[in-house]
Amino acid sequence: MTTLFISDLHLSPATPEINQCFVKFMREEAIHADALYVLGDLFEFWVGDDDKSDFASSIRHEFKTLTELGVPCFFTQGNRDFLVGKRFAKQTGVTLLSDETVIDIYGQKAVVLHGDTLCTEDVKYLEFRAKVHQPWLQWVFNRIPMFLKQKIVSKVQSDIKTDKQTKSLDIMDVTQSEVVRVMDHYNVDLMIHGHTHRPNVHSFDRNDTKYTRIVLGDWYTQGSVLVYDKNTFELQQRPFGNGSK
Ligand code: LP5
Ligand code: MN
Repeated sequence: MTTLFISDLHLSPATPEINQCFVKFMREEAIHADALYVLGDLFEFWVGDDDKSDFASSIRHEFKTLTELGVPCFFTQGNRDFLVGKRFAKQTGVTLLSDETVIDIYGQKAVVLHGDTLCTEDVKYLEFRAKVHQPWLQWVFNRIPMFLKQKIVSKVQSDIKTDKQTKSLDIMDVTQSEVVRVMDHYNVDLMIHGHTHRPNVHSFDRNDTKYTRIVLGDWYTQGSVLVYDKNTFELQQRPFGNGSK
């Protein structure tokens, strides 16, 4: 049996290939898993749990079906779906995790997170994040009609679109000292995250202990899954289209 981890799918009505690959993954693969962890940016952007579009309903349906079949699903918010909330969890049976959560995978302790908060040199992003994470602002935003929220999101997205292009790739990667700080804080030697779209397994030694950081891949050109079982783990890809696993 396996525990599966995914992130950075960036699903939207405009991404039929990714959506299809996700549905296939949920129906044919995740149903056999011990658990599924979604570590953020499942959606290109989640405007709010009151989204009643066919697209939003179809994604909720996939999670509801999976959890009703008895597969525990866990969800960490990303920088694009930080507005996934309690209603989504209730409607789907998914358990919402806090920004950083220590989990036990077959006896191995690991801290799981989206990964954006590890990029401490991306100061402009972190300031932006702090703004949109203010509880009072989210409270207000969640009570605005959907069409207005969509307008606000589109406006902010287009206002900040060029900002990312001016940043160096280094700034948008994790800061190693922050990785170490978080792992020390939770007293773990394994970290799993997404966000940077740089799938890899990083190892480093400190004080005679081996530390591992697994970075999940995005779903831009193929599905990307961390398959973890009792003895080993592997970052795997799933092709788009009708290709099998
Ligand atoms: O995901 P990716 O990799 O493309 O980019 C991220 C960072 N970008 C973001 C932006 C979101 O995707 C878009 C958010 C729209 C939000 C609408 C909010 C509506 C209000 C909600 C209120 C509850 O996450 C990017 C990082 C990159 O990861 C690193 O890999 O660099 O960060 C940015 O580009 C952000 C800019 O640097 C911030 C610019 C400051 C703009 C200030 C506007 C203030 C608006 C306040 C809104 C209330
Ligand atoms: Mn992200």
